[in-house]
Amino acid sequence: MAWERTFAMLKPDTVQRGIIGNVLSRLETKGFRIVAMKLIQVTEELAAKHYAAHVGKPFYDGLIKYITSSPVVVMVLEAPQAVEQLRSFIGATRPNEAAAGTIRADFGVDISNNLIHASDSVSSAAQEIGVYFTQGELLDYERAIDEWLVGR
Ligand code: FUP
Repeated sequence: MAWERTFAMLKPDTVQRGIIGNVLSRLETKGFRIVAMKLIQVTEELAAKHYAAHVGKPFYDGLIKYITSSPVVVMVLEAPQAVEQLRSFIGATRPNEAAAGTIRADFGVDISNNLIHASDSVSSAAQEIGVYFTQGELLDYERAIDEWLVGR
């Protein structure tokens, strides 16, 4: 199956609760290959680009305030069908609706403080990667374990 890229963000609550490592560890154990990663402060401008689809919704102002409230960790992950795999791995937006075993179910209790963002389609992944990374920041490499993650 073809490997594809997706975008993920460990949100302010993950950074402030000191559980970046726990969440990253799960992503690595699952098998996602990290091809770019950095700790950044999301500006109002970046936040507006990222959440352009939510402009006008009742939770928009709170969302911008939250996402700019602390540094976050942004990353680009690769895996076969990475977009779908990561979406099911993080779970539904509302922690009480997220399946047990997903990041949002296991680590959180609140819809806003839901720990992690992941792109919801291949096209939004490409768009979001472009918001946070330059082409030069995306590394192209293979790991020794990759051949054991997928059928040969
Ligand atoms: P998701 O794709 O699961 O991150 O969810 P959405 O893109 O629908 O929403 C983006 C973020 O807005 C969510 F992570 C949390 C926040 N949100 C609310 O605070 N209230 C809502 O009713 C819906 C979303």
